[in-house]
Amino acid sequence: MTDQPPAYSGPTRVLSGVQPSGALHLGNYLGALVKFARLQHEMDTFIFVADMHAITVWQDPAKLADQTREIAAAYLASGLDPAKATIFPQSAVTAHAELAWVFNCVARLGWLDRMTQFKEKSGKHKERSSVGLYTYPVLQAADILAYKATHVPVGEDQKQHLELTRDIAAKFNHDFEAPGFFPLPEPLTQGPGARVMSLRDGSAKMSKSDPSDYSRINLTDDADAISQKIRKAKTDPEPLPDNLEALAARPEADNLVGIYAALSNVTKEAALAEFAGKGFGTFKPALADLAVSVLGPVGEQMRGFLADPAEIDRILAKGAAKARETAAPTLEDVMKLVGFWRA
Ligand code: AQP
Repeated sequence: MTDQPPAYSGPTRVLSGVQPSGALHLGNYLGALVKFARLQHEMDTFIFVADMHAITVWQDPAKLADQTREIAAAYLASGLDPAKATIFPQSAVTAHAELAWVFNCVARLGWLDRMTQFKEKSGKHKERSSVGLYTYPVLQAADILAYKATHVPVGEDQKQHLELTRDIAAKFNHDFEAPGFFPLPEPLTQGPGARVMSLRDGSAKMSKSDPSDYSRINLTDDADAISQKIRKAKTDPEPLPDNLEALAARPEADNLVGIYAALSNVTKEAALAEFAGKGFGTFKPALADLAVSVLGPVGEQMRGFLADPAEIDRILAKGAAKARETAAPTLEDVMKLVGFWRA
């Protein structure tokens, strides 16, 4: 006998999103976009543009809609197919905000106080941060659970937020006596691109908000910019080792080998086997050629999609309609479980 509540028994579904808060970089591409395109062939897939998350820090209203189209273009250029995956803007589906409110009342302050991303993003000016930045992971739980998604492809930086989603789902199921109502979603973080680090500092993650453009490779960088950034990436004078243990002690080298492995779809061991004993004078040009050959066509396709914004809008509107339809019955059930008035 076990006292575990019954597990969720509904269908599997993938959900994830990216914020339209700046140019996408290699970390977003390897940690998220590539996985989305792969998973659409395996499960029912919902991918949104996280514009409600983006406004947790200031966004220029005159630019936000275009930034949303840019993320949609990046999705399409990375291989997401609107005939397979549902692609939509978060703010076009009110269920996210409605469910987030209920979850704000389920999540505990102590849980949110532990979120390291809030601490990093609010920095020294916590009291001047938006309340939205603080409750961001609660909205994230609503994004996922409005669709009863079971699998969430994200970079490793998002693992803690996924844990919070699981805690919220379990507490909701318990408090409202609805065992198995929400799934406890699994993060899909595996793979060599799960944590791409800054090209200037192997201990900081590659990020849109890093003030140095040399810290990241943007999806829209041309071949010259990509090569130059890799040439200038911080390294050390030693040749590459022949084992992962020795590599792990050298964060910048480890990062570049990880990027090489992820872009060529091999393991880090295999990448090391190719370059062990060789210096960065040999490795960096090989990495630059590889990065240009993979990212060049992505940037080109993005520009192609962006040349037809009306088509992007059609895809987003169609996706939003499907997303609304999918989330509606779950929201209705939540309203009833909570005990809200219904005519
Ligand atoms: N460096 C990274 N390595 C691997 N995956 C990453 N992701 C972000 N950075 C890396 C993954 O990309 C997805 C979308 O991220 P987001 O835009 O929604 O938010 P973020 O994690 O805040 O991205 P940034 O680039 O770091 O933005 P800023 O600088 O604004 O904080 C997520 O799946 C994330 O894991």
